[in-house]
Amino acid sequence: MKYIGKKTHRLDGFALSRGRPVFTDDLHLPHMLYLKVLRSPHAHARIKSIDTTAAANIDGIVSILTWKDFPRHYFTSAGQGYPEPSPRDMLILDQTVRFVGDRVAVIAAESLEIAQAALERIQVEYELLPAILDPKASIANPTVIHPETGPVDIYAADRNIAAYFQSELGDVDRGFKESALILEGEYSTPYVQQAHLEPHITLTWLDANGRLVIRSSTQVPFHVRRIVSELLVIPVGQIQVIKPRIGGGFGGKQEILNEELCAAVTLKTGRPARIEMTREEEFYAARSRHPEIIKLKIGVDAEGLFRAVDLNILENCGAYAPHALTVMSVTAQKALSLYRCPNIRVEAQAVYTNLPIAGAYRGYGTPQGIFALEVLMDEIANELNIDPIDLRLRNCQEVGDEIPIAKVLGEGSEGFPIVLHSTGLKDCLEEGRRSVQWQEARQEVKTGPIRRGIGVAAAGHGTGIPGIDMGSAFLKMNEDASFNLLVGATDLGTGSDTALAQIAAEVLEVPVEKIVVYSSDTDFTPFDTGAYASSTTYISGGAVKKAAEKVKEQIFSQGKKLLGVDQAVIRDGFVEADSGERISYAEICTRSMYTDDQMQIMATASHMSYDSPPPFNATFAEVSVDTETGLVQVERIVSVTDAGQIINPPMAEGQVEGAIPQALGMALCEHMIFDEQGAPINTDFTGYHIYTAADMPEIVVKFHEGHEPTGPYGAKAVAEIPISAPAPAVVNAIYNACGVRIRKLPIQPEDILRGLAQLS
Ligand code: SMO
Repeated sequence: MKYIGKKTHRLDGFALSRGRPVFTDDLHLPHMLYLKVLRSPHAHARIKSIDTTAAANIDGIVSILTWKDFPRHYFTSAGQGYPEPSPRDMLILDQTVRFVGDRVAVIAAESLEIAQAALERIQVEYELLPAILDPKASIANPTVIHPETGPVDIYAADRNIAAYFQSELGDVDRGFKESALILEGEYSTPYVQQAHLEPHITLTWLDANGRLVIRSSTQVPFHVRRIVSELLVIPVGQIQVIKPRIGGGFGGKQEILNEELCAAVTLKTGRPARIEMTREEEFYAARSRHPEIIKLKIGVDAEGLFRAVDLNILENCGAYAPHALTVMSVTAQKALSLYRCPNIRVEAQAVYTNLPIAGAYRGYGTPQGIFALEVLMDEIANELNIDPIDLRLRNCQEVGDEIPIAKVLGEGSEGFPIVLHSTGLKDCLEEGRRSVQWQEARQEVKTGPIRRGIGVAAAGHGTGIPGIDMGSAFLKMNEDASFNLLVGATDLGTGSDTALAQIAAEVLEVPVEKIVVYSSDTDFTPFDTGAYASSTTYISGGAVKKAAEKVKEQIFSQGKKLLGVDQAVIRDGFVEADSGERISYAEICTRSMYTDDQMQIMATASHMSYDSPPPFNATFAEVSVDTETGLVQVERIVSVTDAGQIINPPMAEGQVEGAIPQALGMALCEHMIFDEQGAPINTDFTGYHIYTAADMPEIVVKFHEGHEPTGPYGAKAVAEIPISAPAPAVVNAIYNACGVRIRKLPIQPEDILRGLAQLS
């Protein structure tokens, strides 16, 4: 292949590296209003009265909206396919506030300073309600968080259960009876935040024809258009959503978070409006990863082969439930399909608490489940005295294996049977074993206060949501044999525009520079569900490949026609007859436009898939544990990924290099902390520490290059897979270093010291 698998300049690299005005906020509109949101200081309260008079009297205040200004129309902020599998449990503004940070009022002013000043002048009288801050308490003795009759699809509002499912395949009780060893544990993962560099920001205005324009930092422009249309009761055709360059999302922007508020102000005032979340607001008023408490029980035979797995998930979704059902469904799916097992059972419930709202975050439930599974795997290996890599190898899926749980747990409904067409997990484990010199490292003698250890964990993910994710592409040819590729796919900083250009270039046999990509704008680009579920290369790439094949066919037949031959080949940008006579792409296009046939060479295509091929990863962590202070230092991470055919090696490596610090953050330092009233404590990067360049261990990124037959040129996903295994690998390395077994993240020094004290 000429362009696939090759290093290519990023199409947006020129503009980004020169600081060109490409982001949402780089556009300044005349007479723009600045929005600020008044947020609840209470975790749970009813608004008895709001007096906006004093605020409204400030010079420069243009509009203040409260719950009284909006109809009671329930929706979900989750940017998912329609109908959304998330419960519709929120209002734009409500009379009840359910967490510290919940929206109370929105102020539109001539400047940010004026809006800020008005915040303090709004008089709100609250009737405090009991706050539930603990997910276990939420179901045990509930104060009902959503007692209203309006919400739709809450599983059991009276018990604060937002979503629920259970399932059993095979006979789990019998499986445990047949087991030689049964181990179980309870594992918990924290509230962590996506921490994308660019905050949520939206601009809205009315165009010359009075249509609503929304320019937003979003992963899901088409879902934004649909949901804003529904909420503000204006036709989809009257809305244009523009997604410019995006400074990261990681799932945090798979959400309709401010667009509807900003649009409401523009519709009311006729003026452009701007809303931007502060970094502080990002922590408690945007979205985060669902904390989960997972009980996992595994039964194995004497050889360590799985006989039965019983999984119980308690997911804390916070005050509202966007993605609540689907995230825990992914937790279950990925934890129950990494290894072969005839008997599996799962019960999962998502519960409301008066804490910030969780949502989509890279991995979408997988890191939680893989954490439990891969730590328990290590315990089983130790108990049976089998090498942890060998235990995994024995239980690995093979090509041709069916993944039965995928059929049972779909995206909120029954899914589709998945059969593995490619798996490189064994190769990833073997490659990593060689690379880290596993045997020697494992057996290193541990003495002194600093103990070194090494651990391994594996993970699997998916590639798009089968039967649901859909992408489309429009490709047209220009006289100089360049091509405009218009896609609804949403490059949010990942480089997906470049990957899609490579796919088109490969089909058309033209250099990547000849492909001019535009993404995305609901007026100009065809529909795409958006950038999530690691779907873009596979799903949108599938659409691009089809559209490019159609265009190539047109070029070919036009070329033959212009040459007056029936037989020809495409070679080096020419259509060439057997005689050697040839005509260039450029001439074919030019003559087709101006003199012969008068037609535009162009094509469109849509693509979806009932397959969702799992990519795989094996991560090896080398740590040192200071047994006097309890501090854990990650020395080195070796990450080996099977993502099928890699389209663009540096960009794929970048995905892994970006996932590892996020994973190590969840493992060792990141967690949102709340006081006894449910108020967030650490809402900046001092109190909430993410991995920085200074914290980073040495990273070794490797790919096992396979070929996924259902993917474009053999590709499957790479975006989310590398984030799941590092945390359990670190936990397992700590055990190898000092014998302390961690089951709760993040790992804190006192956990290590307590563990060491119990050992001695
Ligand atoms: S967590 Mo991603 O937006 O699938």
